[in-house]
Amino acid sequence: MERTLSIIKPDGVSRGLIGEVIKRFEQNDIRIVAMKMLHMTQKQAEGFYAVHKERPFFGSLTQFMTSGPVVVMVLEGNQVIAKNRELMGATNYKEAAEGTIRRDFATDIEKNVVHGSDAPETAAFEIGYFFNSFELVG
Ligand code: FUP
Repeated sequence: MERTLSIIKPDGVSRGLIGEVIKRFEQNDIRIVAMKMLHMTQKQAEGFYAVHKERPFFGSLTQFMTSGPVVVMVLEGNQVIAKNRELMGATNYKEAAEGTIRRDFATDIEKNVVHGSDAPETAAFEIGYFFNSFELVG
């Protein structure tokens, strides 16, 4: 069993896609073990995306991520890190496979509806960034 962090980004929340995203997780044997809605501060977004701080899109990305509420979730399942990445599709929705969340709903490389951890180490960091152990159901 693996765990990963998923975020429904501000574009996904404001466009009414929370249910659509969660439905895809539930239909693919992914269990949600923690979930909350929050509105990140600039500092929180910068800390979350610290690995990207030298990238040219860092300012724009962190501004976008603080532009409205997000839904953060911890997902659990067999190889859920890869499975979630597969359901999400490529970062650039134009390159994302048919039937993926980003291919179906993203409007921009930045406004791409969802985030998902990309490896066990990032998953551990990202889950701990938003949740403490008491907030995860057994
Ligand atoms: P991903 O893991 O697919 O979310 O992609 P990355 O970690 O590489 O990038 C994080 C976020 O930065 C993406 F979701 C969108 C944004 N981004 C851009 O805005 N421009 C780029 O060229 C690459 C990423």
